[in-house]
Amino acid sequence: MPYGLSYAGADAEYGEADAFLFGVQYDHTACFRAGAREGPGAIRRASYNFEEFHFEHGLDQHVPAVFDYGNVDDFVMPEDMFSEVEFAVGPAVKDGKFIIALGGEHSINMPIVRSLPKDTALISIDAHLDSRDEYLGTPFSHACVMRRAAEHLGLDNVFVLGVRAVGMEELDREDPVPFVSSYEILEKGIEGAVEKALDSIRSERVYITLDIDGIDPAYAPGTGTPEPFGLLPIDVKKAIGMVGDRLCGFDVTEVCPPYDPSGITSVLASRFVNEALAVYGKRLG
Ligand SMILES: [Mn+2]
Repeated sequence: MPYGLSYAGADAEYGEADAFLFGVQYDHTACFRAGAREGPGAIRRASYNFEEFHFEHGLDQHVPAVFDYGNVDDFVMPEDMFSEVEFAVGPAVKDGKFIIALGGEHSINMPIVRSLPKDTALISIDAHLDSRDEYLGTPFSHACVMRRAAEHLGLDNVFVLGVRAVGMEELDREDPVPFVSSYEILEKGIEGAVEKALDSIRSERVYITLDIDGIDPAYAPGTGTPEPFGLLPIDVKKAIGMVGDRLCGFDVTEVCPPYDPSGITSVLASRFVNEALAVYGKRLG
């Protein structure tokens, strides 16, 4: 990383790195409360909380080797943010790196998905279905993430876990985005829900996008649009583990540090980044 604090343990040069990590300080389509632009910095600071040894995986944190690119330049218009993200992540995808992105609002996932091969599936963990054609006048709003992903990857290649806030117009259409609600997950367990997702998607490669509001606000209060009755953090850990060897990248979005003086939301986000890296690292051997 050229300046500022890099992610803990991310000391590899680009060429030798297995994983490519970058931040996007973007929250200009936030509709309720902004501040997710402070996410990347807070998540990097939180990353120094943890042991360098992932004991339950039997892995040291230097596996995989991680390169921290820093944050992309900030722009106001979503189209400009998209160009910056595609410029950063495109070469890393082509070079076969495992992708880690720190948001920023959920819309930062759109240009990442556009940079992925079309034979990649997207599993989202989110309180919201985010499947609108457009929202508040733009098709690039955080509320349209899954609709844009479905256009690129196919409706049979996207799935959302943890949904509990949906607009009627998102369901009352011919092509709703498939999902399992948080109510079903809390009642029947995460395992069946992840199995449904893996049965529903077409591609072998899976990218996971985590909107931190998918988790219950009791555990992740620092977010732009908190929604009660959410997932438990341990269920999200299990979901990442169940995707396992198929995982090709991960982002965590909508961490909004100004609404969480305890900083626990950033700590949790960083822990999920470490989990994704460890699940990837295990297959490097
Ligand atoms: Mn959400």
